[in-house]
Amino acid sequence: MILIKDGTIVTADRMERADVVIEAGRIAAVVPDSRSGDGLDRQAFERRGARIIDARGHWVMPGGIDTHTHLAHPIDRLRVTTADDFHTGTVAAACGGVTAIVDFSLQRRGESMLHARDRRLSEIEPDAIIDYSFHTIVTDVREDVMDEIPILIDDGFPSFKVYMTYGDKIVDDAGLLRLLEVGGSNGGLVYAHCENDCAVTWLIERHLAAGKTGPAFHAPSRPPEVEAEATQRAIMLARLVDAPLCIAHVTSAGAARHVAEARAAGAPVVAETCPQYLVLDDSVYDAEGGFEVAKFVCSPPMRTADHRDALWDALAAGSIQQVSSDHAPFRYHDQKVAGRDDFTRIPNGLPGIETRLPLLFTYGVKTGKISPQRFVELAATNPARIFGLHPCKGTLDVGADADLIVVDPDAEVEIDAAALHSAVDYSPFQGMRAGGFPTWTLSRGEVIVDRGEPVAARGRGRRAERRRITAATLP
Ligand code: DUC
Ligand code: ZN
Ligand code: ZN
Repeated sequence: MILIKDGTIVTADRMERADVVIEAGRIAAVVPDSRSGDGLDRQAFERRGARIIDARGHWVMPGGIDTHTHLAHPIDRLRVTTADDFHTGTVAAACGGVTAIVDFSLQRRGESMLHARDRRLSEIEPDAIIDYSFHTIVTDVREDVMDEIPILIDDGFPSFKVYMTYGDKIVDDAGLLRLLEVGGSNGGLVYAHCENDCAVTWLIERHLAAGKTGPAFHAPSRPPEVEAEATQRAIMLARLVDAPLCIAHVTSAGAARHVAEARAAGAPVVAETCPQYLVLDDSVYDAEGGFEVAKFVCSPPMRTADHRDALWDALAAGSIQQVSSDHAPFRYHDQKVAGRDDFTRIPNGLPGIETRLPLLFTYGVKTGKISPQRFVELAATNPARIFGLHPCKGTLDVGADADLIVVDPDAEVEIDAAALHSAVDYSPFQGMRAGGFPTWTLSRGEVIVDRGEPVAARGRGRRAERRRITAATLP
């Protein structure tokens, strides 16, 4: 038994002084001071053998849920795999206040999705220290593969990722429409990476043909228009078959507007953005930076400050419902450098699993752009709702898994890759100030980060239970 004493609980809908009691890995009671006077009797709990966590001056919140991570993720075209495996990646996650991830299982062309599931489970189970699930990346929309969709949904894997660009993974409009139809009618959610592949391919060729091969030319090869168009197209296809849809990593005002308009019309469309699009801008692609610019090569790329501001507005207004990391860490010194002579050979992606909550807290809550409750909603409750982990996860309700973080809201550090726990060798946020790192992280009632130090046994994470996803379950 654990008593978290004298903290301020923050959930998606309230913020108040309260004690939290944990028993058998679940939230057993949340007792506000307004009901108990000075809180629960510490000595009585000690006599019963409870561990007491003194949370005075701290906020107690549901653990973050990161539904967009790429751990041990292979990029076949470039013959590289992301730098974090499920051990280093989930340790980094826990140290950044994350208690569950939804990663990816990749169905290669010609492969069964069930086979991809089994392969992925065998990679995760021995290593993860927090609870996990994955989306199936569908690259081959064959009819026999469509028959596997209800099986995966029944098995607790109700989300399907689609790339509208990326040569060896791309699903065309016919495939996307079929997947939306089958997924949507079975309680599944399609999760789409939206960029117009034809336009991106053409722009890349134009740049390379003109000798523009450096990393700074990555961003102009993928301008906001290509994202906005593909976002609108994916939404239109989903609406044709009345299917729910989640748009991955919205980075531009145009894409955010398409999501807002669809939602205003009643369509079950939700969207995420990521901290890099909220706290960085396209100045990171200044050619003066030389090859170091490769550290910021991700797709979609960072945008101008106007787009960044539009994303904050969309978060505050509710038209973007979640913030995930898109953690795709590639080491600079031996992985990113493969693209030294050709920016298309730089593996796309940035690390961010450990800094997601701190950056959203510091640049969102501390600046007054979003409330503490909205922070919890964006980082934990809505990701759980969108991807079917709610109500087991993403709340402090009685009966929910005791996945929570205890954070000193006044502590702040300077982000330094050397102090983070990922196996990557840099942080795109190096030198930025950030608070919100957890003093304690608990997973199913077990302390896994104790005063900032990871203490969990490798492989203790479990498969997260997930339910069907429908228009009615989406925020
Ligand atoms: N883009 C993606 O779509 N996924 C991983 C990282 C990236 O940059
Ligand atoms: Zn993507
Ligand atoms: Zn991604």
